[in-house]
Amino acid sequence: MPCPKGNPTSCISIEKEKFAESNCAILLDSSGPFASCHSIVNPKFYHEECKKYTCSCEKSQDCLCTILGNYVKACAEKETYLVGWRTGLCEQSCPSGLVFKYNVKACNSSCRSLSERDRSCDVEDIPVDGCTCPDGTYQNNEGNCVQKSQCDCYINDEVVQPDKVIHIDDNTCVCQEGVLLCQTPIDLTLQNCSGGAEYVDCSDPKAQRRSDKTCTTWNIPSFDILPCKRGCYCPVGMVRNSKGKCVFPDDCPCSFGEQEYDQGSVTSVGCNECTCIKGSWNCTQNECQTTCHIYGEGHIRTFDGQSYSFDGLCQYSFLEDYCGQENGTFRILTESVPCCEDGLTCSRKIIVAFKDQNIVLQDGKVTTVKTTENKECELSENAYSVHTVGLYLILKLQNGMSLIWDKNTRMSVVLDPQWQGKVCGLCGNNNGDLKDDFTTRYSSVATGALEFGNSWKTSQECSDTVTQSFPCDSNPYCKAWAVRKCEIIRDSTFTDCHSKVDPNAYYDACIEEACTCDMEGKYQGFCTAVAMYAEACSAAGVCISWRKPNLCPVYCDYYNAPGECSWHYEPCGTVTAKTCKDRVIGQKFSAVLEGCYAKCPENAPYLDENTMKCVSLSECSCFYNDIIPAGGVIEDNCGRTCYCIAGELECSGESLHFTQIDLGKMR
Ligand SMILES: [Ca+2]
Repeated sequence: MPCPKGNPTSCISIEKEKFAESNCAILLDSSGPFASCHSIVNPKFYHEECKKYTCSCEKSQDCLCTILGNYVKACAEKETYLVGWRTGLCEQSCPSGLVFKYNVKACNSSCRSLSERDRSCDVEDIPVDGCTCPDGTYQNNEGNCVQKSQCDCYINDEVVQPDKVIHIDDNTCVCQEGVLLCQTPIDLTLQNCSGGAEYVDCSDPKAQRRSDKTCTTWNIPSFDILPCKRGCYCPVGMVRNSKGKCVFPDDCPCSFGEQEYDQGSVTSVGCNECTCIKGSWNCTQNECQTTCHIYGEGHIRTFDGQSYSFDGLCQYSFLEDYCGQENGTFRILTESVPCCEDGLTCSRKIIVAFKDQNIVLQDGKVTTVKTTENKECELSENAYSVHTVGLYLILKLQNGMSLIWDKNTRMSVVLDPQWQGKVCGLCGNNNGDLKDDFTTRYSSVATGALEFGNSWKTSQECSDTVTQSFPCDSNPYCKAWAVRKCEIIRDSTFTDCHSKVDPNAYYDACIEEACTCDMEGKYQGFCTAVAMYAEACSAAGVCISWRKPNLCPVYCDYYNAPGECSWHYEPCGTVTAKTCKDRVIGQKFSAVLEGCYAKCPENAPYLDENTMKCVSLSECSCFYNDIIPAGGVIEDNCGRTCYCIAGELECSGESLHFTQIDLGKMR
């Protein structure tokens, strides 16, 4: 009858039973080699197991030593390390070169541990007994114990013999003291790829050739067939985003002006809206308005974006559509008005010759001079309209052209898209090409601003400007102040705008402006220059509120009657209120301009732009060369009688013969 396995009563033989009885007892021996662990791990269970297995085991000696070893291990796990227990009972012989130790740790005992981070150090390393290399030596790939200098090196699963030179990709490496030294250090920790990338070591002949593409480069085709290069690559079909994560190209962000925008973000570029779709911008294709401006000492930026300075004492054609031909429909002429002895510009006189009238912008006012004696005597007021928007006057011509005037030195002309390539003058030809903007009156392209500017004089009797004025040279003591003040354009105040509008041309102009040392001119020039940059930012979609009570303040309270607060400053506003001229609510101009804006109360909902007051419709004034109060009567240039009714002049055909009206008293 066969004995059931594991039954201690069923030993294979009496000898085995005796062997087990006598040898397993050592586990319980209170003065034996296991005694120091008795209080930590109860030996009773191991003693029973020992007798059981040693009895039923082919090789009793091996089974005995295995069980004793299990007890030692259980003790080691409780940080109690038993030594010397093998002596005379479970002696172990080690292969040549290795020595037996009771406390062998696996971590950092091999040559491989010198080449790369030893993974056996990652798990809790309980010292065990066994054969190991003598102290100061390391086990190499063949299992031999060698000095550090004789260690082999490992790169992934490849073994490199000591002192051997190998080539990895374009790199030359040598194995020294178990470390692979390379011309260009290679990072073996690369194998721990980040951001969802995977390690390609090229050992698999089928390994796919990879190139590390990013969100910004993935759609650039590459035709070079490169050999496989080990490293971390995003999985096939994925690319890296700027944060180093592998993403599908569809999830890439879009970039614009050094910033990143997520899928679905919308940003505006000129008059077009762009939406980020699958990593690229998808833009509307509207034709946009273009703007040319002049301010201060003749700082001009053309429609096509050429910035230059030109200041002369003549009258110049700022913009026209004659351009060397007999026929044209308008001219915008500009003339500097010097205010100081040194000939610096303090303001500008602007004449718009359109239809049968000259519209003159000077001294903060708009006046009209008829140029032809017209018997039909129609009021040409329909040809243009004047509006106050923020700090500015906007003169809107019915030909798709607007002038924005700050009542001082600054003027912008905004053209509708139909004017593309059809104009000339100091503003350039508006053809989208910056290079030919210095086209002179004589159709040649000038080399410099002086030659170009002089060619647009309206009278040959006025002499050419031969030198440019540099206020900082004539007032060197102002330069340090100017540099310090103008730094605002380049400092953190405008950070959000720097990537969208290059501040340098505005900064240079600001310094020239700030150097005009006349106290009034100094601040005015400086403030205008900063305001110009702020407005360019606003047009690019970045609104910056830069004015402070001690820095170019704008006092909107000036317009408020005592106790009222209809008027407020807005850095980037537009008129949305009802006005006497335009009686619907809504945005009236594409330009977004800084300045004072009114919120009119319900009992006086109309803004009268002539008087800058909130009024009821019946109180609206009119304008005909001057302000005409509501209900006022005037005689127009043709001798007709006109009444101002609800903001509009209504004229009878017959001439009224009391031209003695004193407008001054009616105001
Ligand atoms: Ca051009």
